[in-house]
Amino acid sequence: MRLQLRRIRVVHILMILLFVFEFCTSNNDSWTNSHEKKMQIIKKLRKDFRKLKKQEGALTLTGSENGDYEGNVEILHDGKWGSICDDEWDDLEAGVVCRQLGFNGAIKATTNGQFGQARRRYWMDNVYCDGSEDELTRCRFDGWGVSDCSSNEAAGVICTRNEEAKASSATVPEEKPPKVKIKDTYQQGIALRLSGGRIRSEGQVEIKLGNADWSVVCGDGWSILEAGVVCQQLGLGYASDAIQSNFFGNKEAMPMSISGIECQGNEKNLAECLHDDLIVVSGTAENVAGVICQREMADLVFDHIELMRTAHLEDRQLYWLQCAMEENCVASQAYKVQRESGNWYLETRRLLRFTARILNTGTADFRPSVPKHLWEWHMCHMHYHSMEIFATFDVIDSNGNKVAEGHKASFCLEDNQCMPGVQPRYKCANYGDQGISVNCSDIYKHNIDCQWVDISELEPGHYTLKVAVNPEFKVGEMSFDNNAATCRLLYTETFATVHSCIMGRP
Ligand SMILES: *[C@@H]1O[C@H](CO)[C@@H](O)[C@H](O)[C@H]1NC(C)=O
Ligand SMILES: *[C@@H]1O[C@H](CO)[C@@H](O)[C@H](O)[C@H]1NC(C)=O
Ligand SMILES: [Ca+2]
Ligand SMILES: [Ca+2]
Ligand SMILES: [Ca+2]
Repeated sequence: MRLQLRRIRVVHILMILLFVFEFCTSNNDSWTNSHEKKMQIIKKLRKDFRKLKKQEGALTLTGSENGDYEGNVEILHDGKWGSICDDEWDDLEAGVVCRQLGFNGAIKATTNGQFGQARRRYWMDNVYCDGSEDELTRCRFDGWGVSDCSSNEAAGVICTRNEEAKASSATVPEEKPPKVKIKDTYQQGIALRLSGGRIRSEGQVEIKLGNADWSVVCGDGWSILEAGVVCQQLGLGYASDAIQSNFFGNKEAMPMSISGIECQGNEKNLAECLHDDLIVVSGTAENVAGVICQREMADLVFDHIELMRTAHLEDRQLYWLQCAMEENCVASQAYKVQRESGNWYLETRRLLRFTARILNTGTADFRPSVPKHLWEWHMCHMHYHSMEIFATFDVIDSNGNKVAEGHKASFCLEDNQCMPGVQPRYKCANYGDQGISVNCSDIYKHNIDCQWVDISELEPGHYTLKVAVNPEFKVGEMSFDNNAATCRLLYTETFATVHSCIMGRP
């Protein structure tokens, strides 16, 4: 309603301005000259009008205190603002957002609510851009309002500031200071404790920085990696959940003292992690870091030997890839071909196929991040997907750019092969429980649909193939240092080999 009124008001202003302009210029200047000027003004007014109108698909950045070049991304749909989920959120999407907002490009895509938790409904999830789009709404995504995300999965961006902005900030440098190690700021050391939990192994994280009083930690960017360091340091095992809210109450209304904590996940002490140099205590009581720790935990290990043994090429017509297209398993170029060519189904795609075998070597079952009632039924493959981002397959060139991406977003987790004496328990069929038992493997054979990277647009050459499981750390594990294989990929006109794999972090 308010929007409508404002629109009407803007139209009125526009008309009055035009009239005044006409009156002022009518008795002078050549007609063409005045006409030109008039058109210029109309153009500018139209532009401002469009801005005010808040068009469908408009973007805004929220939650940053340093300026409008960074923040969580919010998008306008159906007259309402909504957030964007960080699943599959990376540099390509960030680039599209920044350019749509008038910046030259993106420095970074941010995840896990680096600029605070999502304040609104999620309008978009699993956004796939190829980078050439001029607006975010032109990228593929799961559909307006379709998401499986919790409020701590807000996607954001940090945009490069334009020349103009740079020139003016040259005199007043306001670059965000880089993060620094906590132990360098608080040399007397830090102490940690949990409070407000239902049991001893969970609660909001309370921290004592040097000689200061106890305080709470800002939830911005708080993920399972930081939570894991806290659990480990307190001798409580591993993190099964990272909380970014007032879930544990903050009953004593403790002040917030530190923000932007960022860990690798294998630090022995939280003081080894980074934090924002400026202690901007912006967080409200709603945005407090908390943890849930567990002694028993799953640990997925990706089998790189099986990857090397099975990697090979296959050429396949798009006709046979329609299910795969529905599930985002082909490169964006294929969708372009489908839109633009009548005979698109005769076009061939070149696929790099391989088997992904994932073993759980931990002490607890690996269970999907999403509860059963939220699993998505996939008509094409006739099974439920319990975890959208279970694995990622990327081909990277010698400059470190992703040149092909296997959107292997969705999986159905089950026990395909267990060590002697272990009974398989998880099965995808018949809406069965999904997961991977201790000492069992989930195997995605090279001959099943979507088990590939679409490399049709790739020139022959030397590349890096990186395969990672649980890549966005959405489910807790004992270690993430064994979740990814980074391998050499030799690709010629006729064959491909994968070799020299190194295990590491996603
Ligand atoms: C107004 O414009 C006309 C035509 O371009 C010009 O001949 C005339 O001198 C101008 N009048 C005044 C008052 O400047
Ligand atoms: C899994 O295997 C390891 C080593 O092979 C063994 O020590 C452990 O007891 C097994 N765990 C279960 C639950 O079978
Ligand atoms: Ca992406
Ligand atoms: Ca998702
Ligand atoms: Ca692992």
